[in-house]
Amino acid sequence: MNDYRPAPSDKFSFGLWTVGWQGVNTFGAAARPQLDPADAVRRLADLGAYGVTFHDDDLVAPGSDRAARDAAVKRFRSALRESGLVVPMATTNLFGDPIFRDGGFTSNRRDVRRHALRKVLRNIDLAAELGARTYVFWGGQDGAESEAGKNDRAALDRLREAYDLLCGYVREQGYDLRFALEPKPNEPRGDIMLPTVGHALSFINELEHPEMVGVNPEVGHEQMAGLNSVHSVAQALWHGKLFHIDLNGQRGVKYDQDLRFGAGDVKEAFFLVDLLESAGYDGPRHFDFKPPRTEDMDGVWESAAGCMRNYLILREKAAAFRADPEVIAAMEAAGVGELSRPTLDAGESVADLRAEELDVAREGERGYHMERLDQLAMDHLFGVR
Ligand SMILES: [Mn+2]
Repeated sequence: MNDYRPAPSDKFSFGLWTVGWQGVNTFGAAARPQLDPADAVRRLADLGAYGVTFHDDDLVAPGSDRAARDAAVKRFRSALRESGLVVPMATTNLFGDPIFRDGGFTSNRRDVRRHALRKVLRNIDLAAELGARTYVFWGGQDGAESEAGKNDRAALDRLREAYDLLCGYVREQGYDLRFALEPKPNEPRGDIMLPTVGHALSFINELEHPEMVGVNPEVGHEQMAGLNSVHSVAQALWHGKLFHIDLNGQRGVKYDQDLRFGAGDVKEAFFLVDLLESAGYDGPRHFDFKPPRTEDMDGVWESAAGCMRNYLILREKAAAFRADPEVIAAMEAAGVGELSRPTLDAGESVADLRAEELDVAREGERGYHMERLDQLAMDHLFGVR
């Protein structure tokens, strides 16, 4: 019997801010103690993770002087060395401090935008020093509550200016680092810029170095907007832009729940794992979740372990689904493979296409047999096959 014990080769990673979340929300104060980043590293390694990620402020408390900063980084580094954990990704907190209440790169105030850029540049240096290969941008406060106060087209100009400057800096420094933009529709702002994967992908095409910039879709962020995260991730893969992924759980269109992976829409989680595994995605499986406020620290570690366990269970179930002869036959009956065949054969002309006619009456009567296939998937998911 598989005990679903994660190994470093599974490439599971966690943000310091996930297990370190103290439970502060709109209505409630901190419910858990502060977690030392070095303790988080050791504990995550014990659970079987391979990587840890951080915002600048997670690692170095804001306002630290040079000596305090160096000491914090040194402690973190030695915990990494002892545990064998790596840092695949880093990011910047451009949302917590009240100065970012109107955003970082798109604040109406120019001085704030300049400060935001300096904050990112500083942490990019640290990220590169720690070996990170991906740098994520979540502009949570880059948005608006009212159309009157924000010129969207100017905001997009400033966003492009920021990414062009930062890509230029990474190139100039020779860092082996790519950027991943993380879309979210709303919360904390009423509306956030680049609300979906699709918005982010089209924005990237307007940058000076689009090849350096991809996306970091988050399951719950897509689902909050009523979108299907599997379709969003599939399109990111199709564009060659899935540079990173945030796995978590969400139940429908409501506030950002950040449940542990699998503890939301289980069926969508199943098909997302199936997609990542069958598409050969080889990046980190990064969990961006918040252990519910009901939990003490024991519950936090249970929740983190649950993210990885659920991924491994779903991975096993997805592989069994793909290998099941009845599923293979049902896929054939549903025409799943036929979609991969080009609509016109090589060398066929428009005239060839026009020379042929479909028996419309007969075709209109043919069903697609997708319910049978979907039920087989659910039987696998329920564990009855
Ligand atoms: Mn995220």
